[in-house]
Amino acid sequence: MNDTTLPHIVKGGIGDSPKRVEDRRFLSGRGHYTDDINRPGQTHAVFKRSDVAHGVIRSIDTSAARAMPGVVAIFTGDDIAKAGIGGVPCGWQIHSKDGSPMVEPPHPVLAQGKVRYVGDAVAMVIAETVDQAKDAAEALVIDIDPLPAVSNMVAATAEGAALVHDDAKGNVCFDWHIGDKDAVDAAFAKAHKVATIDLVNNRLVPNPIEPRAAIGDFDQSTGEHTLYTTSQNPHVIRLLMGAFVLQIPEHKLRVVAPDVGGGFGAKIFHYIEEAAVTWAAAQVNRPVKWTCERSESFITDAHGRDHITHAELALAEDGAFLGLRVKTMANLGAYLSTFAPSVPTYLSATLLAGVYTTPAIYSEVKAIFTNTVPVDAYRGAGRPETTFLLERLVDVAAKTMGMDRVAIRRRNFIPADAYPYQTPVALQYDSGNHEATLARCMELADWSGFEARRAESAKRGKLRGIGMSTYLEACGIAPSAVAGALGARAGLYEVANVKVHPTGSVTLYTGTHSHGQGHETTFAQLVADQLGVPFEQVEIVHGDTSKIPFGMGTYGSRSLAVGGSAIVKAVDKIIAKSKKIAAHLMEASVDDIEFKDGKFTVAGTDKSKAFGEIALTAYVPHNYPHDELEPGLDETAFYDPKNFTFPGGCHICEVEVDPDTGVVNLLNFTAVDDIGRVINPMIVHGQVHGGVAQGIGQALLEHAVYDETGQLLSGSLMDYTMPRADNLVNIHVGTESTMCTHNPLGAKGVGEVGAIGSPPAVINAVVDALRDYGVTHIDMPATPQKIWSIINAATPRMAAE
Ligand code: MCN
Repeated sequence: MNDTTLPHIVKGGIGDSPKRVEDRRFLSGRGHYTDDINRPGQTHAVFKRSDVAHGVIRSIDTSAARAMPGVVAIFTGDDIAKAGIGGVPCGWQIHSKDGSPMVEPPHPVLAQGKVRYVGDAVAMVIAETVDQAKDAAEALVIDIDPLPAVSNMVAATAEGAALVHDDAKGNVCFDWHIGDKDAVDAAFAKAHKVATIDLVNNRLVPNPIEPRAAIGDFDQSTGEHTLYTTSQNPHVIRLLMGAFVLQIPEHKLRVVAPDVGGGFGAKIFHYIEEAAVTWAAAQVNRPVKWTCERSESFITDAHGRDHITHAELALAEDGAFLGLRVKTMANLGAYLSTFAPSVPTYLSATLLAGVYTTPAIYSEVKAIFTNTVPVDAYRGAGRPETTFLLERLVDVAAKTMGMDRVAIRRRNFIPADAYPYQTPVALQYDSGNHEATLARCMELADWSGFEARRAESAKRGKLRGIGMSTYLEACGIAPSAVAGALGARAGLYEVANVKVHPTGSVTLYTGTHSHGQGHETTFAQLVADQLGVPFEQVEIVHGDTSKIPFGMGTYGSRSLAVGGSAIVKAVDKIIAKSKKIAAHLMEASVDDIEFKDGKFTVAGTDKSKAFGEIALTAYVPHNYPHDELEPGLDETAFYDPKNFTFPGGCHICEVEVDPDTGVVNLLNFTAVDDIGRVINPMIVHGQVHGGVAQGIGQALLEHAVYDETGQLLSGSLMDYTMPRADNLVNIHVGTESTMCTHNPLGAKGVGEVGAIGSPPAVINAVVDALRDYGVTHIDMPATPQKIWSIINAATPRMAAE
């Protein structure tokens, strides 16, 4: 893959690209993942899962299974109910238009009375080995009376449809809206033309490389529970599981998320298996370990996307956007996953302005239960859905108006000098320069040379297309008070504890969790840069509630903007205290102490003390301002941001379609993203590459398909097409920075931009390639079969014209 702006690899502070510290252990096979942990006396759990999508549990006969070799215990929903264990809670509450709260059915740890999707856990079998647990699970005699199932939103909302939960009438969880309906109606009344689109945002299966795993451990002598788990946010799991499910007070519950092999959102949520193994470990008084198998993860990890949307854009004669009306149905699956309600609402509809000055916007969202795996945040979470809708609609609007796709975007961009910009859908963007990212991306992608390349392709009988998306997203969700008012049942601050050791090396304890993003490198850069200590002397600790202060974890591209800002604040405290120590040692006023490049200097003199000397003095306080200061150099800071950060950018994709086969060949992908100040360009480029690869996967390959009975047809890597190296292309990455105006780093998030900006760029390119076939839209994934059918259905019409 090609990087256009990648600097030399050098070690150091902000803006440099030292090699990733964590890769030493990952590349040498020394990563330590949950499944690598083995506790003394450990047992193994296997979950027996429903193979029907909907049904009444008549009976579960465990007697034969209990007699199988090695079986330690078997638990069912009845045991869970008898133990008074609660269901796994939802972390976000939405209210419907009429003010009523969303329907929030219980989500029991093991199914009680009914099963609601293929994969619903019916029983947990614990045995000495995994194989023994599997054999015993097979020996369970489970009698389930199948009920009619609803496996998609159309079926679920049809008249007389089976109900997933009796209290969710019409299978509706909530019916929400945002924006000014009257203003939008007025805009449409004066529209010159209206562009419309109907689209499906395809359902995805996250598939991180490491499957989920969990180990419950219980120390009878202390009454302490430990959960080792593949989580992106151990403290959130401790809070949800301890307080809501198992009623274990925090000081008796430790949650450890060691190395985690990718999450992409799917490991944010509190899953039933975590509660089951933690509880069961105390019942059998031995550690209980569960590791998910790949096919099991297809039917248990929360899926992503799955929206159906109708949208209309009112246009003035000069192409100005006057009003936007959007109606979405969002599939929630069978139960409310931890953050599911926030995805189609506050993480999605609040971004409907995109990069445009659309003055009136109104959106309605109906969230629907179906007999499928729960659906929740997946890389981008709501923002890819909105970006896909907007950027496809803008291309359709260009066609409707007979305007150039670039010109219509430029006509409607929020100008750089209009920032801060208040959108009609709640958010206030702080900074951006869409013209700059567009111009740079067009230049890197050689947009102007495209028609010549298209003509050359045509000579070879190929259809060449180019597409762009100019996107904006919101990440680092904040402030806590606003998130709370919008329904979040958690705070969204972050915390950092900076411990300076007596010789001046540093350990940073962060509340975020790195599972591929390289925090052990970038956070060390931040600290090294601020304190002027060598990068190698900073160590990052995360992922263990017994070590780190209460933090909120990693998702929503928040770790640098929110967690990094907490680090800056904590280091500021270290510097402030160090200045006082330095002033004392050099018999100067603290106001005269300057700190630069790791040295404290008395202004205007050559008197100075190195950072290491100050650290040593803090811990060996012989000559020390005891009246004023406590010994030690150890500071904690919490940072609650004032606003989200708003990365934006332009992605351009060029493709060639083979009209005989419908195969799309990617030729070029260019991404220019505005993510504010960049800490580590190499890691940023890697993040964009990964996100774009996932976006290309969504656009061309991936689709979780259910049949009408609720069976997942694409339930393995044989049927579900993940992008592989030969599906990808050189990804050219550039950055254009406008600083975030409200955090101390000026940094915006980068972790999701690739997955947000790329899908519409790919589909716009494919639609452009088929421009002679009268195609206005192709739903993702744009498979060869779909494209071949379009070409073959359209050719006779063209011939007749
Ligand atoms: N960074 C930087 N300069 C910036 C912004 C970020 O140098 N202006 C660096 C950060 O310091 C960090 C990395 O880039 O090392 C990503 O930072 P950030 O945008 O803050 O995102 P998070 O660290 O919070 O990661 C979350 C984000 C999300 S939401 C998903 S989903 C995702 C992603 O990161 N999942 C990933 N990237 C992933 N990468 C891997 N390998 N695996 C996943 O599961």
